[in-house]
Amino acid sequence: MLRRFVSMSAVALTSIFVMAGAGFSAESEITKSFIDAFEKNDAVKMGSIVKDNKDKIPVEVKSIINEALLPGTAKEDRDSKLYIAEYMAKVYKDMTGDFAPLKDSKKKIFETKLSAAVRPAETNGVYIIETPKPTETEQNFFKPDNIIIKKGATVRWANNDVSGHIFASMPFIGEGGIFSPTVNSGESWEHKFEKPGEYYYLCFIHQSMIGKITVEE
Ligand SMILES: [Cu+2]
Repeated sequence: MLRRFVSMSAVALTSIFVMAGAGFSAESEITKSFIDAFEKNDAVKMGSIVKDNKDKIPVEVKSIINEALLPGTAKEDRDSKLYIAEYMAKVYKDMTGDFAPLKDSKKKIFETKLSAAVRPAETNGVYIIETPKPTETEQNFFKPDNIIIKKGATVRWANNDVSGHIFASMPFIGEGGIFSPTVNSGESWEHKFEKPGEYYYLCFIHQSMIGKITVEE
């Protein structure tokens, strides 16, 4: 994690500082000093900022996320703000044991990577999610990647791709229960959703391959 943060910091933080300097940012003093400590790779300072402002951190994380998701925010700025929000939430979780802000930021970040939710039509009582063959621009993706279905419905993942995939829930941020064996090219796998809720999932092999299923009552 630390290694990744060091390599990201130059890129990520340039855009944060450019924004702050340009006066577009509503960052509070807490966030500013946290970013400053982050840039200096000062884990002790980051920890003490979070510790000293413990009660304010959940709101702080939320407002960084809200700012990141404002319409018109450039992708680079959005990604660096979301990264800072998640990082702050992680430090907070390590300090307090409270997972809620981290869970919230992970969910929001996950959702920025999805298409808008759709209510697809059933085919013989089953909702089909395809893993298509790679195109010139895309590979390893779910189509559709964000669906809303009714309780009791069955989803079939149809692997039309050339490689195998494993479909797995992310129970840390949503409901559990999706866990397929390796589904090879040409095969499919089904799961019946009995419990309403939000199901975030990924491919266990290609972890950037993500999807969400919202099960309504
Ligand atoms: Cu995969």
